[in-house]
Amino acid sequence: MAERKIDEQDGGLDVQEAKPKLKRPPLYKVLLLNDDYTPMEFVVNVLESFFGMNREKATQIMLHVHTRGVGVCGVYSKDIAETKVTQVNEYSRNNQHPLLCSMEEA
Ligand code: TYC
Repeated sequence: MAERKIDEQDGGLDVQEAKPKLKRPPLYKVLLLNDDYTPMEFVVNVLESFFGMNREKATQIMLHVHTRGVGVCGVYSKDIAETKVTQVNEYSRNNQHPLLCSMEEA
């Protein structure tokens, strides 16, 4: 009830209306971590196949991770980010590479 007649509901006291608290669901950065063993070509292929990058963009991100230690592959909803992380880590393990993918709130 947005309008209230004084004295009818609250005896004339001003009552704070509850704020509608709608929060946007958080987004997550999917991260790729550097290691000493995964071949550069494998990392570029991962970025192309799981993150839809072209070769140029994939190479740029791979080199960023190689030199800086970590890099962002993309920003997604929690569900999509979790799926990407699982897919990349499983694919890397299945191919005997230690490449690690993780996620953090954006
Ligand atoms: N550092 C690796 C090498 O020299 C290449 C590499 C890049 C590995 C990015 C992982 O996320 C990575 N072969």
